[in-house]
Amino acid sequence: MDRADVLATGPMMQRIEDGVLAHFTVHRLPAPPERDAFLAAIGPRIRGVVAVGHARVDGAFMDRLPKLEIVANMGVGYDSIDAAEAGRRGIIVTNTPDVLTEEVADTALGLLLMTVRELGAAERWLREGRWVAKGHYPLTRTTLRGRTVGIVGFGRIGRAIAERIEAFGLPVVYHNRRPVEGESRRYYPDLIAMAREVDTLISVLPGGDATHHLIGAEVLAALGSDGVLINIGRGTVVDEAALVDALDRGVIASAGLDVFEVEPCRPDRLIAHERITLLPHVGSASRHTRDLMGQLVVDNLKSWFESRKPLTPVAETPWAG
Ligand code: 8YV
Repeated sequence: MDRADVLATGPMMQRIEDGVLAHFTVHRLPAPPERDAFLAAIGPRIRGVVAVGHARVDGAFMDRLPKLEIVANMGVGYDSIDAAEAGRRGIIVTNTPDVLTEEVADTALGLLLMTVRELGAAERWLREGRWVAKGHYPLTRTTLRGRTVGIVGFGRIGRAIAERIEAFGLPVVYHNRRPVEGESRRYYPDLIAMAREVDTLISVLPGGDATHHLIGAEVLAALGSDGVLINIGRGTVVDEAALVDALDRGVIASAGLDVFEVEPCRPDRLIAHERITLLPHVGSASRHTRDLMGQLVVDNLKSWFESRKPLTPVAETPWAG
């Protein structure tokens, strides 16, 4: 394999750093104002991009890299990459599916339990000495018992979440662009219709224009006053202003969010709701799983430059071989 020139769009985790340094000539994208001169000088040599830190890889960026063959994204979600445009240019995009499925599903269940039983707020009660000063933490308004869960976005992670929820004794239904073949759980083609029938929504949807603000005031109203919204997919799927309003007015009971419209963030209006759960995008963030994801980024690049066989190309850039 020749030592192809690859460009990292942000700081790489150690596993990726070691892997790419061993096999490629690595360049690091500087921040503006140096970026422009860097791309003019180095861009024409770049054959691979390591997409980290959700940096935007769009048509204008691809224009600066005329020899680009592959964009290897760190993460299963690739909404920061214009994959359709890459497809039109014959550039392969890869992501990191499967290796994070169980971890993200575990986190989703943790987030759900934390939210309905207010475990974060209860822990703060103990840590801040309020158990001694004020007595027992108040009984939680919500419980997992008796709930019906609707999963929005029924891919690999959605199914792994469904299996876990069923083990907790709760029924699961789902909404997706289209019914999943061979799936016996009830399918709702209409998200609002599903929200009316369930009291717990878990969104696993990817980001991008097609899903932007899909969960807004109307869906939240349909979910109702005992409703709980969990988002483990992408923050842009939920209209955050509508969510704050729904929480302020008691339109729904609670929310658990791992993802936000803009990240990183300090969402003060959500933080004001002491009993909801807010996590700083940690769905897949264990050393174990991030190492597997990082290795898959490296392996995709190696496999492409060794044998022209990307391991996990995305749907927009299928590889026929
Ligand atoms: C990380 C994720 O935020 O895989 C994804 O799509 O959201 C997360 O695992 C990230 O992509 C890793 O840098």
